[in-house]
Amino acid sequence: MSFEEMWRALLPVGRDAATGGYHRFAWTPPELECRAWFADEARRRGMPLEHDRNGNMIAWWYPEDGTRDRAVLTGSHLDSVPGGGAFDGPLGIVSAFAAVDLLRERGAALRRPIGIAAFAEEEGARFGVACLGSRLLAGAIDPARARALTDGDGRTFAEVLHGAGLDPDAIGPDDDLLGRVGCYVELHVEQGRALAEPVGVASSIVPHGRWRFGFAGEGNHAGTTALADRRDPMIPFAGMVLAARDAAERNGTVATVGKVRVVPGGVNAIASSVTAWLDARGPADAAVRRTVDEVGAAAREAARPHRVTVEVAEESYTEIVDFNLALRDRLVRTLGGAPVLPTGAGHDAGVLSARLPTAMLFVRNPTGVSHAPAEHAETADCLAGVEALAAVLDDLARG
Ligand code: HGY
Ligand code: MN
Ligand code: MN
Ligand code: MN
Repeated sequence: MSFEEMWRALLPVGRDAATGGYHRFAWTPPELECRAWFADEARRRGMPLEHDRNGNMIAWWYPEDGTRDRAVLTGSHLDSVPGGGAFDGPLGIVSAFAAVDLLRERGAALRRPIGIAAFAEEEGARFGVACLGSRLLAGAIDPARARALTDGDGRTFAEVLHGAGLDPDAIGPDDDLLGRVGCYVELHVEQGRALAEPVGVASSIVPHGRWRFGFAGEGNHAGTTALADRRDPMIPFAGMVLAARDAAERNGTVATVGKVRVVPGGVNAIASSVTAWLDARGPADAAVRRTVDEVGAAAREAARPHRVTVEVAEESYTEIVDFNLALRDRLVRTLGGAPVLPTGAGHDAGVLSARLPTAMLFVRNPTGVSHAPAEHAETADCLAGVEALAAVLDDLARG
């Protein structure tokens, strides 16, 4: 299967025909279909498929001599944000299979295994914590906390894992698997518009996190409740959204409120509670922390006159991730020079960088849009990404 054929096979899976956006949430039918596609592509290439204890999958290409350690891992994720683009995640996986095909056609002699990973729940769109599969693998989240995470229907991660045939009690750090891996290189669509060339190399991932804001008021009738008697949580929620933009501008960060849950959500009912999520990111930890603190203070200030309570909980936070300099520079050399750029997006590579030398390749995105249907990469640039990944894997797997 060529890159284009694989791409065409995946393209319709989980796509909303009306908007062009993708809805591939972990262990829901579209993502399960992507997982089945992954297993087929591995089988087609005679690549043994490993299901780790945390819901991640790895397709292996082993050297003739049976070496199993110091593997070069690549890959990305198959899940999406709600209404996401086609490239965020799948591009890294389809490119990895296509790169393996190129290396095999060219008779590459592996001295180290090459693994293609599909990490679970990278977007955190179902259970709320980004990079859940790689965080569990790396020991970056308490397994008990992970088991108790719930999706929008109240199903726990433990129940969903069990339903997928995995043992929820077995999740957690996997030093055996990590011990077999020497480095991880992830190819990803650029989520911005900095690249003037088809392929770039990542320098760092800026600090980023997500916080849950809970506003509790009093449900009541929209028509019969006097303004003075109301405890409407929507008012401080609105204050929080505006404060997020102001705090971001003040601190040179970015802050987003993209998800909110209103209970009961009736047109003619004053809400009893509002839950909203803040995504904040920026060039330095202190600036991100200041942004979140200022939004919290503003939310409490706005809540007070309405006798609404506010609770703020940190759901995940990743400090700045500086990719392994030696590996990054080796990629730049292998590519005969390539632009090096930071990213404002989080990735499994960022999580794994705490345990492994990791690096990332970016493929140019002319729209600069991501996490939306307009996300795009030209086929020529995608094929340049495959060539770049093949060259990098060849260099690293012969080392
Ligand atoms: O949210 C992110 O930055 C990543 O795309 N999961
Ligand atoms: Mn993403
Ligand atoms: Mn991604
Ligand atoms: Mn009524």
